[in-house]
Amino acid sequence: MPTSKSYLISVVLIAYIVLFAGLAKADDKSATSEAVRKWQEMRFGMFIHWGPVSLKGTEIGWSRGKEVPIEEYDQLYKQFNPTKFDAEEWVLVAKDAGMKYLVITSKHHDGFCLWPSKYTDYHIGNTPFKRDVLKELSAACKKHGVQFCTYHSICDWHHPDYPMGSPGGSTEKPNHNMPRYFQYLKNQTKEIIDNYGPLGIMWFDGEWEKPWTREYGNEIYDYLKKIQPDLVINNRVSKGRHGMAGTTKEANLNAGDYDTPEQQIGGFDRQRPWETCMTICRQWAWKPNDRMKSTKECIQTLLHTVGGDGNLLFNVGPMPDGRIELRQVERLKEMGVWLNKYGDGVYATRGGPFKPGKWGASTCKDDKIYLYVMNWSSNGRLMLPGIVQKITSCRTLSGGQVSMKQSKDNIEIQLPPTNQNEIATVIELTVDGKAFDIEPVEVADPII
Ligand code: H79
Repeated sequence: MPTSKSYLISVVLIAYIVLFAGLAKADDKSATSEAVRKWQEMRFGMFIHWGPVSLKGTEIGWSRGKEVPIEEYDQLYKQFNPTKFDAEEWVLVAKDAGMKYLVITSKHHDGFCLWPSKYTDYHIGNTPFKRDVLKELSAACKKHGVQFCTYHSICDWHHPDYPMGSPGGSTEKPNHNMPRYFQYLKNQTKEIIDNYGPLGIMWFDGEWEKPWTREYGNEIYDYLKKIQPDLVINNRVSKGRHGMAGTTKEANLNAGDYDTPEQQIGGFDRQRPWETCMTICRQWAWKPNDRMKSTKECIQTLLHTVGGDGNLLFNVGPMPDGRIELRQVERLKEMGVWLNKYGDGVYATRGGPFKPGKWGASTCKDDKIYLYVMNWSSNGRLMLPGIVQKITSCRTLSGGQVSMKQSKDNIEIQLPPTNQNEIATVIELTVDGKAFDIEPVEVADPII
């Protein structure tokens, strides 16, 4: 029987431990939400898909065992020698485009590692190139103020321990060992953070196959957050993603920090953070003469995304010699030039209150609403639904006299066609309150 004094001491001690553990956990949560908020403010990032497969010009991951026989695919790294790779050049391309973060494939479904991992031999150190791509890129990012992040595939159709194999996870390997593969994943992701961190995002993918479970997802999520509490992790760390729409309805089950629509713009959502990933051409990895999006498509995609309160992770696939294709560099530069002039409403804003649609998109910050008008009615007007707050001023950043009439039911905006911007006309409204407090509303399509 403990004495009442020692009993009291142990109760107090236990209470302390419980309280401390609780606080530590709460701290981690706030580190996460603060990091997510900061990442959301960046709004625009560069995705990079690269590896020995660029030598073939076929898709990364999926072409193994399809367009390229497995035996040939797995030997490509022995010829991978991108001597024109210049990390600073890539980072400056991103920066000039107005991108604030960069996510590179540390490892895709094909298993090849862009850093000299001590847990496998299938890595860049064993190519003729030998240099550590993640090291050079993370250093260049740091130097130029771009946030460095990595994409890491959970499925690995090359690694003997991961149960499924090529093509596309349709085969089963003879001597697989998923628990051991899970340890490999933990080792490698820790290695990446230790060597090149702190990272902005750990961007998981390839979670949909059977061997991956919610339990594994929860475990690696908690494990990585312990190593770096302000790491942001996407929803593909867990199960339950709804196809290419990329949403996880069961977000309460610890399904990462944000949703990931792929090759499509996410729906307006201010509750759950999200990021559309999309390619500048058609393929993720480089393909010669791949069809490239027009400047207008690129910029309007960004504006529609930001207007829905999402981020855009825009992908380039560098060539096997290490350079990003010149026409892609130029396209990105055009985005940067446009953003420099008209991008006030992009960074550190929130989507809405006028939901994106045919008409265009809107964002807000403090007492400002930014309208990005892409299609006017044929009578030269834009009709928006009414808002409770009073509009105290209205101006355009692209020149010309804009006229605005506000009534209880609607807002009518007019601008001479000569002042209408081909990509998006930017109109800034000032309201007599916090623009973010305005209830988001749908906008009827313009009458053309
Ligand atoms: O890295 C890029 C692509 O290589 C990779 N994701 C982006 C970011 C990718 N891997 N596979 N896919 C894209 C397409 C896979 C589609 C499907 Fe499915 C997998 C269809 C069915 C299983 C995704 C998951 C859609 C539904 C479940």
